Amino acid sequence: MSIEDVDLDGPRPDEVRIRVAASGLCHSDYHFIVGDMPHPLPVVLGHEASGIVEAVGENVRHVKVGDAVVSCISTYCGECTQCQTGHNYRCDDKPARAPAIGEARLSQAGKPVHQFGQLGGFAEEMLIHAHSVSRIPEDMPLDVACLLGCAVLTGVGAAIERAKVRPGDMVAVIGCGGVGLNVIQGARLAGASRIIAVDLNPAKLELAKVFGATDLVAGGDGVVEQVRELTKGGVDYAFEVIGLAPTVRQAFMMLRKGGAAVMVGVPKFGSDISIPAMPFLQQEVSLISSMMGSVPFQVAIPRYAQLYLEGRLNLDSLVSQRIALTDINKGYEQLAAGSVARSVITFEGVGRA
Ligand code: CND
Ligand code: ZN
Repeated sequence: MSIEDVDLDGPRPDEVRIRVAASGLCHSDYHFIVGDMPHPLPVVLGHEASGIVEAVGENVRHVKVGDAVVSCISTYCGECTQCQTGHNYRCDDKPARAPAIGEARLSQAGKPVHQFGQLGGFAEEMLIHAHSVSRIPEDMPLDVACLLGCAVLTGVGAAIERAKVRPGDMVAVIGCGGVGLNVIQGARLAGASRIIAVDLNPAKLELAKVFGATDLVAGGDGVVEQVRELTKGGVDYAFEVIGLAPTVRQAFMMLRKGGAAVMVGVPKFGSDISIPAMPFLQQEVSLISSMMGSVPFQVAIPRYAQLYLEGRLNLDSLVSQRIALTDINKGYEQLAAGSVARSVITFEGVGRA
């Protein structure tokens, strides 16, 4: 990534312009950096941002200038069947929220510049569709609030909204990065009796304890046997939060009868996953997936913010370091090396960040 100036055109009637306060380094952007997923170029990456509304288009009602907001990639149309049945995070008409061809919101020397997820949060300002932002409580600190837009929404939502973990359930979480740690605290909030954290990195396992893990297992071969042993027959829910076929299979293999493996990690574009057929049939287990917390973000983000303000959701320990935009490439090297949970870019003097 290089840091360059671009021109912003808008806001048009349904758009908002945000002064960015903080922006989290999520692994999803990294999939594009290394080419695991294709994207038209040039592109401004970043999708986990908080900031202050600077300008709104004439049709925008739910936020106004000066509001503190968090961005989310789950832009919705509000009119398709998915939106109308309460699943706007699966909106069928998301592309319609993108600017028309030839009308890019961002440009450089007259040439269009793309926005990852129609957002582009690694920047001082974002020009985005109004259905991509949620208002947050006034007293929410913006340098942790940004994490509500992806890591927290995705992780906590996977446990509570998708799996619907119940008090007493046993849970395993494979991959304890920024997203996985939030699956762990989502399961804790839901009352899980055992939460088994699995990661290759011992430091991540220590951190997992802070978020509510009751048992720690070093990743790699033998994980399935260890989890089955610890739980006397397997877990009710196993979450894969890395994006690799072998760990999806591990998640599936550590289920007890009737359990569900939840795929949260983003796989390499075009790759396959496989599961053994006989246990799938005989043990009535499921393999399901969860996108962006499986919940309308404008409902969930303010709720999770409130839980943070009440001391029930830990966002502070997710932030391993606050960095300047100029250190973004180093931040991603550290993410790839597994040495940080989340690095957060902060822009001085915006809101309370
Ligand atoms: P991050 O890189 O912070 O964490 C991944 C963790 O997995 C690290 O702690 C690694 O040490 C660990 N790990 C890697 N390989 C193994 C292994 N074989 N066994 C055990 N542990 C291992 O990533 P993140 O938390 O930011 O994101 C995790 C994934 O979730 C990633 O694929 C991202 O793109 C995806 C995601 C999905 C969604 C969604 O809506 N489904 C939303 N946001 C991100
Ligand atoms: Zn993300």
